[in-house]
Amino acid sequence: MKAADIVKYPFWTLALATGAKSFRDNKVIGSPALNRMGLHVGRISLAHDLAWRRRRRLAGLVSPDDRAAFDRDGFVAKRNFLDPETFARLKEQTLNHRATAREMVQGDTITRRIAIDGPARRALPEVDALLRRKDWSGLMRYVGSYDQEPLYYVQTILSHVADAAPDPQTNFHADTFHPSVKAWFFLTDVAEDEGPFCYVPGSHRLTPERIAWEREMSIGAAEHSDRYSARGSFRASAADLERMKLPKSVAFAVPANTLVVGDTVGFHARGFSARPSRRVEIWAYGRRNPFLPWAGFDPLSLPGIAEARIPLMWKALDKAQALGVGRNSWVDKGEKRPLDD
Ligand SMILES: O=C(O)CCC(=O)C(=O)O
Ligand SMILES: [Fe+2]
Repeated sequence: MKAADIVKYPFWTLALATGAKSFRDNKVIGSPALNRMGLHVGRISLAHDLAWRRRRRLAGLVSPDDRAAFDRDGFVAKRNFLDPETFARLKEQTLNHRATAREMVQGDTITRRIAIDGPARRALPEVDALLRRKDWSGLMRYVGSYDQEPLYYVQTILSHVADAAPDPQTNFHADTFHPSVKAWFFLTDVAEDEGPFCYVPGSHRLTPERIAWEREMSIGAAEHSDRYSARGSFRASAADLERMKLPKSVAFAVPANTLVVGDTVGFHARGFSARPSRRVEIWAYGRRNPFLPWAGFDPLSLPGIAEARIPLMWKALDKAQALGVGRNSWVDKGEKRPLDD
């Protein structure tokens, strides 16, 4: 053991009660001995159990059909979410919205994000109205298992833009060890061979087969050759999925105006893209400490605070990088529209 590690152990131990997920960076989370004794399996079991309890309390926010679909599949997909006229206005406003864009490169793919912050909500009235809809916000909350306002962005996926290794998001994976919500409201049509979002139905459930796989992965994860797995986003091969008795994935090759809300503890990936393509979506991301027994009381969801989170977070990441205590992979690219080069 390194001397410097000794002072870190208390922090690594406290982090067990949070969403901390990296097996490589936290030697308690990553300990093969502790994980053999069931540390990781204990954490995932508790997090899943609490999430389903919170969802029971939020069940009234979604229709019985949507709840049944989510409980079975791990996602809810809704075509023609907006009436065609409203959708046309929303798309027009959004694709012409020019604002600070942050970009991250992963393999040969760029992810561009424009914050839907206070100024964006004022500039994009149709987006503002969409995010206030009861059926929309109910789905975010039920799937995310918290009465919480997610972070919203206009996100563009630009595939095959760099001459590099493939996009790492094309491997099936769980984002982290606990349930959480992501949502995609597609503004562009998505073709089957243009990087659709893919999901393995029912893989959000903690079955005995999943638990056995998680246990095995957790023991070797700290030293895993795949750095995403080592950091707690476990990659699952086709053989792994088969061993877990999971069905074939579905690809959301869908027309624009389709909403997909999913729990990304289930296995998902970005499908293969045969050619350079651009997928634009209103994208939601909601996460909170997975071990809270209550669903509400989120001060960061209050109006005024909720919309300010993204710019503040970006600034904090920049600051951390300037101080040499972190790396911000979200690079400020100045003002752009979602489909610009
Ligand atoms: O954008 C996609 O199709 C999926 C990417 C992904 O894995 C994620 O957002 O967690
Ligand atoms: Fe993911």
